[in-house]
Amino acid sequence: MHVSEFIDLRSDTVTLPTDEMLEAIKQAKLGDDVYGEDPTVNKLQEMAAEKMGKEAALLVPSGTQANLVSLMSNCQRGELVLLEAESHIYWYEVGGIAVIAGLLPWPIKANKSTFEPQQLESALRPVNIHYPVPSLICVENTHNRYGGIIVTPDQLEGISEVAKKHLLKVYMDGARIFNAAIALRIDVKEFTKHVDNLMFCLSKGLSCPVGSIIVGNRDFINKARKNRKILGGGMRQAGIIAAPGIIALEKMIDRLKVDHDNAKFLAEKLVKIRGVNIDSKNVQTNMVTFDLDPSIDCNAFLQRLKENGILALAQARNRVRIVTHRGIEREHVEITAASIDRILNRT
Ligand code: TLP
Repeated sequence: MHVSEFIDLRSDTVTLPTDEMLEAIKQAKLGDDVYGEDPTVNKLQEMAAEKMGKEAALLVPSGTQANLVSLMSNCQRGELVLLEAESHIYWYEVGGIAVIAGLLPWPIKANKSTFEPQQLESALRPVNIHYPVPSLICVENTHNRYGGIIVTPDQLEGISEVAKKHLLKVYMDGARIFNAAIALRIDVKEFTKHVDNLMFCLSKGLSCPVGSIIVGNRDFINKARKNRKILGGGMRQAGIIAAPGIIALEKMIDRLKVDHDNAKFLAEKLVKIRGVNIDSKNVQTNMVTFDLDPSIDCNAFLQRLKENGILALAQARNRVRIVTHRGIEREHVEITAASIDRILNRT
């Protein structure tokens, strides 16, 4: 089977551009973005900064590069970065934080979504000749490994207060921040006002083929532009990436609710299936993660699912992650639930 014939629930990164996006790519006015001369990139960056309530923005090729550039632009080499132990930066970015940015990640384990202000206070040690200097706190929103859980504006405010007290900055890996805003039905600025800077992805639920955007104050974005260049991320006629990004910001945000409704619908079906352990209350956005009974081999289960035309990911030895996105309709969710039940209970 060709991959496009599967019900592909591995990630919202698999979304394809809309016809309107492809048309916009064809029509885009282009220039050399390393000289800051691509009008389409400039337009997208202005729109993004405005939407996030920050001074400036920078288009980068990927979320991973956005996080790395932001770490490099917020910190000096050798400094310490407090982050959540299950965060994407810590788990899935090949250690770039240490290997390239030269920073010491200081993981703090949260219960669900993010750390409590008190946990941060306890992790922050007094000044001492032996200790690296802390400079940044990172939060992830929505939280990927916790199943798309939202870090609420109140939680962010608590973190921001600790940061201010200790003269630290707060950075948000907001890869899916619009999912959080849509789920809570609030403006995205309710989140962003509590952080110094952030990134969000165009190439996930918003359906763009490529791209993430870093947002922050002008000084930070100037540093980020330089760091993007060091990493080889200076792009030339990047308007072909920015053009679908503009459509994403104008037209693709509100529809994320459909993905959330589908995820919730699936979770409610899964609750009733023997062999699946899931708390549907934890399904807040477009991710559904569930544990299989320990007797069930996760890889064998995913293989059976694949044979049934459905792709999902293992997130831990016994944990499955399913992500809804544009292209996944209610009928696909129904088929998925029925297949999971059949695999676990009827063979
Ligand atoms: N996450 C991907 C995989 O890398 C796991 C996915 O399918 O969810 N921050 C967060 C919170 C992310 O979930 C991701 C991608 C990134 C950063 C990195 O984005 P890309 O893939 O554009 O480098």
